[in-house]
Amino acid sequence: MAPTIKVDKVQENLKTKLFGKYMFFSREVGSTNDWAKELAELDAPEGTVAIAETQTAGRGRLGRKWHSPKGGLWFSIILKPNLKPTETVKLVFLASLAVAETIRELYSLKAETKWPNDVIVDGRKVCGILLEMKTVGERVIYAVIGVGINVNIDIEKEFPRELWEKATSLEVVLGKKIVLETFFKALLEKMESLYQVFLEGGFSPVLAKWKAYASFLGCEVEVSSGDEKFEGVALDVNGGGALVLKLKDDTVKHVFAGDLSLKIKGC
Ligand code: BT5
Repeated sequence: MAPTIKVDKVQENLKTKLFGKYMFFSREVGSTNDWAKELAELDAPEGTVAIAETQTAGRGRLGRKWHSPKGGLWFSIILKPNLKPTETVKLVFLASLAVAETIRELYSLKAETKWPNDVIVDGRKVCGILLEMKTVGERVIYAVIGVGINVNIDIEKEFPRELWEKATSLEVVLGKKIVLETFFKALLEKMESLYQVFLEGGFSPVLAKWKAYASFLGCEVEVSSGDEKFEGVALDVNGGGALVLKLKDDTVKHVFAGDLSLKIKGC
């Protein structure tokens, strides 16, 4: 059977200098993030992409399982920014902004960014980002941005019941399948142009756009990390990528992204 995505079709007329110039495709891998890290260790250049039709061990943060059946876009890209680790984590915002904007531009859907690492459509998660990096002291040797997008996926058929209310796919919201190559090509172009903005103009322009797509600001939210939970109103995301939360007792708390989850309770 033909693969769900043809890399040569993605690379045809691809208007990028770095992103996707080298692309490795596999029908099935454990995790594209692990694969990209292996490629980075072999000195793969910046912009190299590892993409798979399915992942058998796709993962989210803290090793959580990431369902990666056929029809999704599961890929990782190697970057080598000349930035400190604390700056490099901001690439998560860049990636989720690129995904949200591409979905908006190509399919006129109201894709929204959700702190810290999600893109949502119709209040459900359509994409998650996993950033990993290799550092030596304050130097980033490479970063791997893993992006998982539910594209042509029948959620109720492919995902376990507990995700039916939480996850969605572009196929579900559009009511039809889309051409993966077209979407991926536009996304790589968008990611590269935002990466240039980030390197040349800093985080502010990226964050400003990201915030314009964030529907949870001003809403009551619950932030949890392991056993710890905070409830309050999400006031802002600051220039360091931290969530600014007004707690019930009116004190203001800054929560750094890390491995936290955010639940929107009401707006
Ligand atoms: C994430 O983690 O959202 C990051 C996901 C990154 C996946 C990409 S795919 C390419 C690359 N290779 C990898 O191995 N990973 C990256 P987190 O915020 O921890 O969310 C994980 C949670 O999302 C799970 O515990 C489930 O509740 C839910 N989930 C799992 N699979 C999902 C899916 N396909 N769509 C929506 N939600 C999902």
